[in-house]
Amino acid sequence: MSFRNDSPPAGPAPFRWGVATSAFQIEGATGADGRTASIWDTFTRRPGAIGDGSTADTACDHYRRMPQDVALIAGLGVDTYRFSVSWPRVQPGGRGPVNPAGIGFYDRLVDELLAHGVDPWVTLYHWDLPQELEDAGGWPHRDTAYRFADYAELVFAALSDRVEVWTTINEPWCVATYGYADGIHAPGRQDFPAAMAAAHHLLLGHGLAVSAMRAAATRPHRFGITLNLGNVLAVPDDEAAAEAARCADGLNNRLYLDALVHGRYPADVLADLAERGVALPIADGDMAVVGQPLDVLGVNYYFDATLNAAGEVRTGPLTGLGWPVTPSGLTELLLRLSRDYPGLPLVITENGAAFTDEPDADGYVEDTGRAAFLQAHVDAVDAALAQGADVRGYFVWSLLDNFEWGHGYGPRFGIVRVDYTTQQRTLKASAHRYREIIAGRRS
Ligand code: IFM
Repeated sequence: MSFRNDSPPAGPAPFRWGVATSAFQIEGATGADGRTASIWDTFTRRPGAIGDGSTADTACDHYRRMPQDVALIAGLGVDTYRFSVSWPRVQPGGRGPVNPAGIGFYDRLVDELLAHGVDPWVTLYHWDLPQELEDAGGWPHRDTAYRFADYAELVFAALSDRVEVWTTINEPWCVATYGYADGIHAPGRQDFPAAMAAAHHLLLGHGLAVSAMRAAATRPHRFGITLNLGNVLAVPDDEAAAEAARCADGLNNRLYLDALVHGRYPADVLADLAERGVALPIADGDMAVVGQPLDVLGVNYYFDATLNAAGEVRTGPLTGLGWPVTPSGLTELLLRLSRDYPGLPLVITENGAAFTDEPDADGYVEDTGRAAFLQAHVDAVDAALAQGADVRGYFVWSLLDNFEWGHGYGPRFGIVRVDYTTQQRTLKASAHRYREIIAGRRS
């Protein structure tokens, strides 16, 4: 795969096809080999926090079933597997030396993937902050950004000889907003100014981590971050809705994009925040760290939001979680990113849907809805490519059914069914369809 800093490729850049997961959602084994608690281990114990009252103590038992899962991944015909590293497994407590047993798991995972011809794509932070760091203030506290950079260096030292692409943080908007403003994700705080401080420190942590890894690199690597992005639309002829859409687009999308790509926060968003009495805790030099060059932007796309003056309006086809199905929005988003943030290679690091899956007696799921969803979104990427967007890959969320955060195990996003009683994995129709899509593109 070639990115911005490469010498020009001889032909068209190869397109990556992948599947994605995250550590907390699939690994289980939360007490194994010296791992300490993350904020999600704590949050799942809070009465009423998780819809079905579950924990991720076992999840998909991937920690113990990793070799079989890698064989499954390779069988799909993908060339890339995006996974995240569990911070409290690798650096228990969030400070100090690497835990050999913890990093050993990822060392073996990387080797197993490479042995199967699949490229590892590492995400360093997919929401499982060590509890001790939350106790010290969490992401609203500036020091957490520095702790994250230290942790990134540890993982980079162990895996960078075999891992080319590094994503720092997954969906900082969700971490800040759901975790610190809405309180529906760990650590479950409801404090808007703290959430905005968290947003800045997540971006700072990203920048510090990239600086540290770039300084340590002895061969070319690609560094990026993954944002959850979606268009925010207003119902027609409604000024209040248009203003609400500007605000929401600012807080959800432009705050992160402008900081990362242009090294500044959007003036209208800073003004909106000032009206609410909130100032971002920006120290001298921060924005140069946040806005250093990105080699790749990960885009997690699920749906576009449409607002009227009162809030979000959801109509048309919906997924099992009530999310609108808006594939043409993905084309629009990719074109917008290419227009407003030119020169930035894009990879869809997550796209997928939860539907109500009905397994047959053998555990097979004829999930035509999910297969059609994936096809429509791959077509949407094609449409963006045809209009000049620089898209370098597409990864399905998710490889496996897994722990869907505040919902628990109810919503199933996998293209592979997991029977949580037996831990049996069964390819759904969508997995077969995805394999055909990939094979068709390669032939
Ligand atoms: O499961 C999550 C994932 O962890 C982050 N992106 C969205 C997915 C579906 O909600």
